[in-house]
Amino acid sequence: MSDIKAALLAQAIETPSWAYGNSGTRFKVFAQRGVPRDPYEKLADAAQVHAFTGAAPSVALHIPWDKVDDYADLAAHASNLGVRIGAINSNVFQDDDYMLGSVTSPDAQVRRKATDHLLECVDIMDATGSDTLKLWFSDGTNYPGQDDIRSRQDRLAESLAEVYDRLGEHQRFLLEYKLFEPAFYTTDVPDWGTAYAHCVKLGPKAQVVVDTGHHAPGTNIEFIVAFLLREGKLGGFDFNSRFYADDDLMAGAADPFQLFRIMFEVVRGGGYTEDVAFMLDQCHNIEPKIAGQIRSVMNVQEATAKALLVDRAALAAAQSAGDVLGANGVFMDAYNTDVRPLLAEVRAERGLDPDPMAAYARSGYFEKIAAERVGGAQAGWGA
Ligand code: LRH
Ligand code: MN
Repeated sequence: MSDIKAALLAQAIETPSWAYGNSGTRFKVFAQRGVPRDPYEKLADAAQVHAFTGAAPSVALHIPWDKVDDYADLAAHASNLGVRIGAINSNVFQDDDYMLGSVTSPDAQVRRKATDHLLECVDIMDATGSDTLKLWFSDGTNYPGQDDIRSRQDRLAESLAEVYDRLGEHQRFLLEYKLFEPAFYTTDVPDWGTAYAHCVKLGPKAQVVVDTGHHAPGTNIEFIVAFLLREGKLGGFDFNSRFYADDDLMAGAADPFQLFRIMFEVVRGGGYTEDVAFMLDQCHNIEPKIAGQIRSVMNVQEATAKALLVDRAALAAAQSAGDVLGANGVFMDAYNTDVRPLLAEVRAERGLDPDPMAAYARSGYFEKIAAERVGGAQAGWGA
């Protein structure tokens, strides 16, 4: 059990700065009390998640949502709070110029502008000490014939190659795919295969990120994880959950069994290392945001603990014996194990309250920020 505890103690889950800001759908973005007004306050909230879980030591930034005058100062602020800056997320999906695409746009000037933004994000990595650039492109088309599918891939490859060449020695980028939305006919990076093919052509600093909300319903995501790990091309996860589309709900909330199956392939495939980034990418549209992040980190921890508890020897024996029910039984035994006492022990061993949600509620932090953060513009998905 000590090795499982050690593995859980080492787990690091990155929280997204934008989860602490207001978010919603095209129908409504509900403003909540106490929401941060700037990246400094977002980091303060993220530090609370780490303080109560001990498992969220880094925070992903999104540019320009987290644009500041002095990124080194922001990184120092994070360090003073006990966290560090994680992945830098580019944003080429909110500028009017990108209506027909960003790096894939038919307009060369627009492509130049988009690629320059990606290069600026590498500068921000240099300034904050981040080693990871996360690239998601909303690029796509809405109607057949709107643009040439092949030419758009050529344009994408050209931009990615320029960014790849700009990366420093210890830096990498993670290419994120998504089936659809905001484009509804073609999406230029729609699936893992497209992302994988581009990354293989580029080289070792280019890997694929699996956002668990970006697949067609019924997709076996753990197969994709197993395959990418085998190829050394799994760079990380954007964990969230969904009932229908890219709902961005709390990881493990909609389908905890799927999260367990995914984490098992991570453990089995040797992906439980710092090379695979465990990131959350969620929106707390109606629920309290900091508490929502704490709950999400705990959900990933629970799925991970169950995955680590799978009796690998018994599983392998049943699998090689063709014992279908035996093998499935071993797998389900782990999933049906209540790991909350184990995680409570792990938290207690690192001097934390075994119940982070209750401890955070007792801390009065939310009441404090709700009282303090009056006035100013609340952060959201706007620059
Ligand atoms: C796109 C996405 C991407 C982020 C955004 C916040 O749906 O998953 O990872 O840039 O959400
Ligand atoms: Mn994502």
